This record gives sequence, C-alpha cells and structure tokens, in this order.
Amino acid sequence: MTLAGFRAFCILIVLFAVCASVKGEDGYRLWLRYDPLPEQEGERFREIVTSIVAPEGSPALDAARRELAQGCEGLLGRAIPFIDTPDRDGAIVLGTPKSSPFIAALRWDQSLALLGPEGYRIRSVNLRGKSVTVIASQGDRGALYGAFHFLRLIQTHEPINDLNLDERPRLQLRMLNHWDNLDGSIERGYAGRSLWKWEELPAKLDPRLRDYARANASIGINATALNNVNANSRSLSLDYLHKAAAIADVFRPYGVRVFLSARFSAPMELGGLKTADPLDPEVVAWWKKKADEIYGIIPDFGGFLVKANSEGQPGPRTYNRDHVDGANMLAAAVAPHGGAVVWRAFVYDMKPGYDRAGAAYENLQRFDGRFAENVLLQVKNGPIDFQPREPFHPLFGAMPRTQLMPELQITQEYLGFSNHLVFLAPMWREFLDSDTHARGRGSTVARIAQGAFYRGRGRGMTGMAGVANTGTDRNWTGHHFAQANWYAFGRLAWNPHTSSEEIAGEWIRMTLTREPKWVEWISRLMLESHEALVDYMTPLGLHHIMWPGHHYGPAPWWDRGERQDWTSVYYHRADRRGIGFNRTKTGSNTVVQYFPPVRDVFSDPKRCPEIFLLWFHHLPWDYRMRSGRTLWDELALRYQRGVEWARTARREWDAHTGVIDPERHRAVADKLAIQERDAVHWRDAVLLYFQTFSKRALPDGVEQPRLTLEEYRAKSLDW
Ligand code: GCW
Repeated sequence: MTLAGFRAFCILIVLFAVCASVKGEDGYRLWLRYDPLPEQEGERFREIVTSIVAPEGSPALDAARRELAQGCEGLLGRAIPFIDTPDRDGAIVLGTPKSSPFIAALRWDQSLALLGPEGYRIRSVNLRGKSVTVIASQGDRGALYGAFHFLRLIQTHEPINDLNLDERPRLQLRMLNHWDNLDGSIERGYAGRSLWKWEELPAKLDPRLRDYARANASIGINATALNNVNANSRSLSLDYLHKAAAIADVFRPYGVRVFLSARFSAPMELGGLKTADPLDPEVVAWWKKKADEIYGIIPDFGGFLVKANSEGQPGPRTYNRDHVDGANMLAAAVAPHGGAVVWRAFVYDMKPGYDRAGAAYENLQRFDGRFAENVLLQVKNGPIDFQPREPFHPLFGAMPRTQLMPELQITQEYLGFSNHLVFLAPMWREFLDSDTHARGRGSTVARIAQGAFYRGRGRGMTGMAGVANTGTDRNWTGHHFAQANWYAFGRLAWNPHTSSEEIAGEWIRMTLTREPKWVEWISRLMLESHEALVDYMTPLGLHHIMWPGHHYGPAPWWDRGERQDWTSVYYHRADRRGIGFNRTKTGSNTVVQYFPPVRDVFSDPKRCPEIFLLWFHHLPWDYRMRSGRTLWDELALRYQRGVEWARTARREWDAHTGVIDPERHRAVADKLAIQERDAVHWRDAVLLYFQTFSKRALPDGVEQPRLTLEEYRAKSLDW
C-alpha cells in the first residue's frame, strides 16, 4: 500500500468509527435504552438488585429473564447473576406460583388470580431473612409485564426499596392496527416501509421483529393486526399464512397475538366462489374452513379485523345483507378457536343532504345487541376521521349491548405526518374523559370502553386499537417524538385513566433525559403541542380542510372531488355570512345522536365549548366570542397563536443543545423548522381564503401573509 493509500485507509477507519459511535443515538432503542445510571444513583440501586431468581420454562418467562438480566446489567453497569435460591439480599424473584416454588410459598394465589394472567405484583418482602423483590403473576405474560415495570422504575429513578404495587390491565385487547400493504408500502405511514418483509418470510426473520415485540410488551400491547384494513385477499392465502405464522412465532414470547385484516370478498377472490354473501352456505363453509386452516398454522391467532362497506371495500351490504350478518358469520368461523372479530364502524354513505358525522350512528346503532359474543365494534374516537380535534363519537354510550372498542390513530395522517412534534396523549385524554351522559353523569368514554355499562351477553370483551406509526426508519416512527405517541397509546390502553403528564414524564426520563429541569421543560413542550397544532391547523371546531388525498397542509378551498364529503367546503361551509357546519336542528340535526344534556350543550352556541363551536354551528363573522372578540378576530388570533408556539418551541429547542445527544437534537431541530414553516403556511393560506368571505382585515397581532392566496392554492405544501 502506498503512503497516500495508507492515509486514506486510516481516514476511512476513523470515519467509520465515528459513524458507528454516532449510530448509537439514532433512536433505535426507543425507551428501552438501559444506559448506565450515574454513579451515585447506580450505587443505590445496586444494593437492591444483586441477583435474579427466575425459572426458565416458557418462552414468556425466558423473555422476562432475559430482559431483566439485560436491563439490570445495562442500568447498573455490572452483570447480575442468576441464582437458584433467594439466599442473599437483593435477589429479584420473578415468576408465577406454578413456575417458582418461592412464589408459591408466598401463598398469593388468590390475590394474584384477581389480577389475572396479565396482571402482576411487585413487592419488597423478607424471604427467610433476606430482603428481596418479588415480581409475581398468575401468568407468564404478567411476569414479563412485571419485569418491564420494574425496569421502568429503575430507568426513571423511582425508589425500589419498599415496593408494594398491584397492576392489571383495564382493557383486554390492546392492539395495534398496521395499515401495511403486501408490497411493503404503508397507507398513511410516515416512517419508512413496512416492518414485515413479506418477500423474505417465512425463511428469513428480520431481528427487528423481536425488538418490535419487546417494545410492545414493555407497554402492554398484546395484539397486532398485520395488514391494511383496505385488505388484499392474498394475505389469507396459504403462502401468506405461513409468513404471518413466522411473525407470530417471534411475537408469541412477548405476548403479542397476531390478527389479520380480512377482505370480505376473499371467498370469491381466493376460493373462486360466485358470491361472498354471508348467508350463502358455501361462503359460510369457506370461511369456516379458512379459519380452521389458520388456527392449524397459528394456534393462538387473534382473529379478523374487518373494514366492510366503507370507502369502496366490499361488505355484507354488497350482497344485500347487513353488518350483523357479515360480522356474525365471520365470528362463527373463529369462535370454536377462541378468536374474535373486530368489525369497524367507519362506515359512511352519501345520501342527499347527508352529514357524514352522523353516518356511522345511522348505519350501526340499530344493531345494538345483535352482534355475536366474540364481535367487537371498533369505533374511531370522533365521528369523522382522526381530525386534530373532534368531539367524541356519538356511538359511545349509544350501544350498551355491544362491545365497543375505541380506535385511535397513532400515525399522524391529519396532524403533520412525522414532521410535526405533537404529543397525542392530551388529545386521547380529552376523548377518554368525555362524559357521554349515557347512563347519567360520569358515563365517560373511558368507563364505557372498560365495559362499565355493558349490558349485553357474554364476557363483555374490551379493547382499544391504535393505527400504528412504525416503519423501517431507524428510529421506528420518523420523528423521535412520535415514539412518545406509540408509548402513550400502550400506556392508555393498559389504563385509560393514566394522565398525560405521567406518560410524558416517564417517556422523557426513559428516552431523553432524567435531569428534572429538562424533564419539566420537554414535558411542557409536549403537553402544549396538541393544542398548538389545533391552533395553527383547525381551531374552534374546524375540520377536514386539509389538502385532499395526502392530507398534508391546508386546502380549505377544495371544492371538487369524487364525493362532496371529500371536499373541504363541505365541512367548513364558509360564506359571506359566516362559517361552520350547522349540526343543530336548524341544520343536519345529527347533534341529537348525543344524549341529553350533551346534545343541549352542543346545540347552544353560548354553551357549546368553543373548541367545538364550528363543528356544530354556522355563525356570523361578527359573532361575539367569550373573549369579547368577533369570531373572525378570534379565529385569526388562534392561527397566530399556533404559529407563535411553533416558533418559540423551535427557538427554545435550538438553544438547548447539550440536553440530549447531538444526533437526536439535530434531527428534532430539523423537524421543528419544518413545523414552523408549515404552521405559517397554514395560518396564511387559511386566513387569506376565509378572508375572501369575511371581507374583514386581520386583527392587530396577526402577521401579514407571506404569499398571495393564488400562490398558496397553486401547490400543496411539500413534505
Ligand atoms: O382516515 C381514512 C384514511 C384512509 C383509511 C380510512 C380508514 C385505511 O384516509 O387511508 O383507510 O380512514 O380508517 O379506513
């Protein structure tokens, strides 16, 4: 090698080493970082964690052992040995009464049974004179969840010397819905391609599959629907079932069960039948055989997720049957195997003068009490479609004999993709805390989801689904902060009463920094972010004014389309008199779908929360708001306020170098620059457009638009 060649070689090596070291901070490890605690803290914890006593035996117990050992080793900076008996202080005793004689000896069987196979107890106890920490559950999965909880306590520097906690999930099915297509693309995905590499399966298993399952288990997610609800029948073909089975094998130790989205017309496309009529005996037999086949390959298969008669998908109505006929037929096919059918309520038809916000209720409410015991009806949080803000869906509380399951969207289809920092927990909290008044005061969505008012037959299955935001991007979710939304979904599905503050705090301390003043600052940023996004996108109850198709950026002027309810003007109804969708009795009157007194409050512009004002009312531009300002001025100032938040957030973030590692800091800074740009674009484009109706000047404090309306209309915002 020449000298120059040698030099080049050395430079390459150095470059490589630098890249490799930086790669550690690419966000791949999510909230499961397990980096060494600072020396003093580490010392405190090292006394309480000296060794692990945990049985091997089942895949879930092995996973729990592995996680506990790895996590403790990383955090405490030294290997924690496995020992056979808890004969020293600081032993962590993990397992179930069945698998561990030490846990059996505690005689907790009955109290653990109350916590169920996924619940667990973590308790500091004295065992034959030794101070130990017991992580016990009735089931192996519960022990795994307990191990993750214990690690979280160390990660977040909570005291662990005197523990006494019992935990159990409030909802049974805690599920991610992946809108992943078989070609690797993801509908509404903003973090790369699908994590399921169908072409490589089942022969080759991407190691990421296991990390995905670990991450889910760490927050209690126990189910995942692999493929898009706009489904391709091929995912039910034998070939693809073997691929799905390979994924299920990787997920099983982590307690994550696989579901598949079923295309209703699969008996025709795959089976060559002439119809998919759910009452046709051949169709019934086809699905039964298909279910038997699936369970032969995936014994713990969760069941089917179905989007039927919605946005062009086939369904029972295609064959003049109704939703109950369709759902119950599929339910009967999986019932013998303990499977479930998750039937989506996202159904809307265009009728003259119709209001899309009322459509799901009109289509489905009358079937209350008629769905089979293993059917869950999956209802989006709001009546339209995952908007930055919607009132709760009126079906909540209106179907007491049906197992309703909220569907949230973690991926930010209408909320700035993976470009905008928006923490969704506050939005989901607002929804879960909404009081439907279905059975008097306190009939909140959270309690309904928990089955508190369920009056139907059977077990009263409960659940919550989140449309996933993961993909092949190294940091999983595109935006580092979007990881927090995956995290928040899991925590809320586990316990829908958890506060946003608690979730944000935990996530920040595990993922970014444990320094109290920085935790407080980042937490504030996160907790403010949703309201700020609503301000610069759709304040005061505006909705669905995004650019059509991709839904990024504003296009309130959009008035053409295949269907009226896919235009913006349909939703905002601005004219020279005013703006807003009148859903009261002088308008579409779909407000009556809510129970009194909710409907009365929403119906009265004076009492309607201003955050929903234009959702329910068409009001004059000079309408007096509670602030004393006119509606027009208030609207403009909200947009301005949103921009100011984005600007300040960016400025603060840029100034805080050194709080986290430079790599993630830079990545977030780049995204905040886009967010600020977009917020300005939203404000200017929307206000210029509405100004053509309001004919009023922008109030003091609102900046003049940078471009003309024509310029904004010419091209959608780049993402
Ligand atoms: O939000 C809309 C999306 C569609 C999606 C649909 C649904 C999967 O724009 O992309 O389709 O909702 O929830 O079915």
